[in-house]
Amino acid sequence: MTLTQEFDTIAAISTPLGEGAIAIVRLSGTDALKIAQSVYKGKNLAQVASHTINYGHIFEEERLVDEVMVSVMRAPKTFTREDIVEINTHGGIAVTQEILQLLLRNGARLAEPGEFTKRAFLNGRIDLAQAESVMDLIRAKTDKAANIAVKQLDGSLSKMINNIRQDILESLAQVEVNIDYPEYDDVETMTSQMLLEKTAHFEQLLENLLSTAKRGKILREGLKTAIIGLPNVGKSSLLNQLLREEKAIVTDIAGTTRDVITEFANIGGVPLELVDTAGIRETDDLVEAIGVERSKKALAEADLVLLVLDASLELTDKDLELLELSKNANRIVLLNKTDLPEKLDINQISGDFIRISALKNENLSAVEEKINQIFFAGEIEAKDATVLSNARHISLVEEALKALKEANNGLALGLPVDLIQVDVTRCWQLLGEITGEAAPDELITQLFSQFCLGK
Ligand SMILES: Nc1nc2c(ncn2[C@@H]2O[C@H](COP(=O)(O)OP(=O)(O)OP(=O)(O)O)[C@@H](O)[C@H]2O)c(=O)[nH]1
Ligand SMILES: [Mg+2]
Repeated sequence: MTLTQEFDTIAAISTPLGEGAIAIVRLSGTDALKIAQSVYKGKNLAQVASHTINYGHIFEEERLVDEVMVSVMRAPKTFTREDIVEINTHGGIAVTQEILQLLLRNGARLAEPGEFTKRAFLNGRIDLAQAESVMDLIRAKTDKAANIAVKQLDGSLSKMINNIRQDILESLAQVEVNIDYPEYDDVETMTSQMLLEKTAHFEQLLENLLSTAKRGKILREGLKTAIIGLPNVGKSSLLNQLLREEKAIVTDIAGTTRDVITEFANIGGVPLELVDTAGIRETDDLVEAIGVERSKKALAEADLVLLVLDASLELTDKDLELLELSKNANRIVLLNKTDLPEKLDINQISGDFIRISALKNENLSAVEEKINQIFFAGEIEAKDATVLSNARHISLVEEALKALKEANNGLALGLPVDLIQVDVTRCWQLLGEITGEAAPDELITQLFSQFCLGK
């Protein structure tokens, strides 16, 4: 077990700034109780039982600042493994700030963003992947994303990574033993053979983990979805329907949307980053022309494309161009305005399409279903499956996999075992960066600085 390191006492407001029923000012460190006591009148905090909440008042000298409840949690059974005091105030911005300032004047230091979680990490309470999941949980935009984060907080990814690393370490040790104490003449061949079996197995494990990454990343960051089409086909109307809100301006004037509008929607648990674009057409209008260029860019960058066609009109060359342009993308073709008589010739469209009316809110559920189908097709809602969702973790696993592949190539080429060892060791180290066991200090500092204040 890691021994708790000694740090100074930090303080921060741990609830969002703004008016609320309560706000929490948090202290962590050796002097947390002493500093809290210096501004608090009520009980003797040094004597109250751990994990209790205590009524009292905050004073600045003789002036009453607020009536509060003070939670006392003694080390080591706390988030940071240090003494923690949480002062529950009455939520006003001014009062909460004032209490924080009082604590700072009485010996606490203002916490850096993420410093509480960093201490939890440094004191061995959680590993790096778990610390990151705290951040992911805060930022989670849907239930499913939050589920992944919670599971990671629980340590399932860390456990898996640690198991693989342990296996790798044992294989490396075995190689050492074989080389140092050769029992057979063909020790080199035998060791290569053993390593090959092992590395192939590790490769499979990492491949499996990586295959969960795409879905994990989408759940975490949202699926970039571009709504494209000619002017006036109903793109903004569709956006508004999917958002269930009048976010974009809708008029019967072609060229209403002149710039890209980005909004976030939760479609049956799939978070979409919806991008409404300016209708794509030739135009002399400079502003619109720039908008059109951006639309093309949005199309190129999108994970999913919703191509809207006006079913009440015949298809134009421009429509066909867009169909062609998006044909290799992950695309859903929507025939809009089906409340009007249909003039569009569906034989000109290859592949699937969905008929909708954005104006009358007809058949939008089919669009939502389709989106879900695309991204959860055949996926069992495996409750206990470990999903890779964090960009940093994904790239580390990719690199670790690369190192393993190099090891495999080397083995196939008959390179000496000690050269192979280098690649396998590298794989082991890269995986260690995920949990923080092999993470450089700068990385740790940089990671925690992305947290919000008070976390
Ligand atoms: N009848 C009918 N009209 C629709 C439907 N969807 C949109 N409209 C109308 O079509 C016109 C254009 O709609 P918008 O949503 O602004 O179209 P857009 O594609 O965003 O247009 P630009 O921003 O100009 O590119 C508006 O008058 C809408 O009310 C529909 O399903 N049926
Ligand atoms: Mg529009």
